[in-house]
Amino acid sequence: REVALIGVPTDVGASDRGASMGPEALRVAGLRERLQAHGLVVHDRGNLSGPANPWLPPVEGYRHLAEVAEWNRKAHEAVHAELTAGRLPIMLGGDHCLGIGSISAVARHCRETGRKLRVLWLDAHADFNTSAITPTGNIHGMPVACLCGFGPAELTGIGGQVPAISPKWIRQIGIRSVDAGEKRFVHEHDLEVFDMRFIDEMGMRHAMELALATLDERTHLHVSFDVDFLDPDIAPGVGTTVPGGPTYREAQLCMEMIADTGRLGSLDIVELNPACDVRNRTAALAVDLVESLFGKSTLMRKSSRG
Ligand code: DIR
Ligand code: MN
Ligand code: MN
Ligand code: MN
Repeated sequence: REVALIGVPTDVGASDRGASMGPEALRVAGLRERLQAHGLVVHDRGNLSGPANPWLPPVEGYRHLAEVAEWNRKAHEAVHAELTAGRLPIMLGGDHCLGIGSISAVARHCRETGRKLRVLWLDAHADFNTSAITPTGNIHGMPVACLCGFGPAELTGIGGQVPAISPKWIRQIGIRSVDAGEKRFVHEHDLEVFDMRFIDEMGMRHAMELALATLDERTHLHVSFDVDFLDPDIAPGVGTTVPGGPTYREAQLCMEMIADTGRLGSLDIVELNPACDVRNRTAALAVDLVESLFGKSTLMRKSSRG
């Protein structure tokens, strides 16, 4: 299997500066080499370029809308080109606003090839804000809403179909920070959320069994991995830490269970912020987890789970 690394070095959608350095930190942590060790053919496309971060306050509920749109159009085209060529794109963010470009490209590819799409959103946050309800104006808190058609035309229209995806295709895992208006909006649209309370009560195994249920051979599985999904004790290198996230073992199990499906078709690694990290340990952890996502396991598996 061939994979393509696409660096998208921007933090225009975030509240803290520094996610723009994420792609290089993942390379320094050995992402390419570790994937190659699993027999994958890895093409590193380098970094896309785009507008600088003007660091301005929000206008009508959006900070840096024009810059966010431009970066996402570029991410969309780059991800779509790799999918069309039969390669598995790994988008190295960058902040999570880039999920709009990446996932709209995956959705377009699924329309073109008659596949079904399932999106696993691994995050501390639901990222389901709109300009009317956002407490910050930061667009990295809005990508799920934009993909579902709730947002400005500059963002919802990327990829040529509005909405790009249905809320029914999404499963959110690890959620533990949802803003007041966002909470109501998540409820109204009936997003399927396996929040930290669910994981505490039922365990990561049960959460993932449900999140991965009803996949079939026509399903394209996209993983959008916001590194702030992880507990900040093990992953300090993100701008918006939220206590009480998955442990190292829970995160490994999550990744291994996704790998077991054999359906992984595309991946985002976003919100890694080297300016907040400690000797690149969060990048190294993300690379460890991505290895598991691509099938690294302790033992040879005799059968699927059970
Ligand atoms: C908060 C923080 N919900 C917002 N969001 C994210 O600004 O909308 N932080 N995604 O990482
Ligand atoms: Mn996020
Ligand atoms: Mn987050
Ligand atoms: Mn975020």
